[in-house]
Amino acid sequence: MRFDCSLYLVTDSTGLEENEFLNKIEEACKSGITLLQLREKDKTGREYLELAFKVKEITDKYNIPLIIDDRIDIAMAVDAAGVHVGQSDINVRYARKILGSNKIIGATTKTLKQAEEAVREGADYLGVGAIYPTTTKVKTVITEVSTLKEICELVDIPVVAIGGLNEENSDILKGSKISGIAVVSAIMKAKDIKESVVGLREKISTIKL
Ligand code: TZP
Ligand code: MG
Repeated sequence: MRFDCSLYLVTDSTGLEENEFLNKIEEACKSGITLLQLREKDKTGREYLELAFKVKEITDKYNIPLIIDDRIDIAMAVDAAGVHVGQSDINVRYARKILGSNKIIGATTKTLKQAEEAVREGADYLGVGAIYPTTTKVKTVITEVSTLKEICELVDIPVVAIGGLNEENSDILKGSKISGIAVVSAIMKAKDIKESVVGLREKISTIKL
């Protein structure tokens, strides 16, 4: 499946009423994000599934592929475009076995070895980071930009940088051959989502030059 990961919004519903959350997502879709990952860490399976159906309705309306974090079963149930797995989730190899070749599988990789393995097992894109410290709830460590660059050189699938990125601090990624940036707070916590999305799109276009 073809997809554009230039500006990848990874969601965080923490502290938001459901309607507020869905409105933010719709605003981001409308404003120009190219890919969306629903990422829920504290919900029950049923809550995650119900929310995924609601988010899918919005992403479908704007023709934006929906990726589900961690849960292959939920991705299948809502007919999402794909799934994103980390190093402690089901391996890419088995995600691919379950989902088949028509779904997108993304993998978090922080080293060359992990990147090489994810590609070998059939990943469609890699998420690499955290580039900067992040305020989003996540177990992660900093990935040096030099490692990000090496990963981009090594693999022939799209690589997306993640972690603490915003319009102001993303120039550090110039020359890295990334295909896009993934953000949570820069959009979810933006005062003006449209302004943030448009600004990030412009920034990524200068980075990818
Ligand atoms: N993986 C590495 S950093 C991160 C994830 C999910 C969170 C990024 O959030 P933010 O708010 O863009 O720093
Ligand atoms: Mg995970």
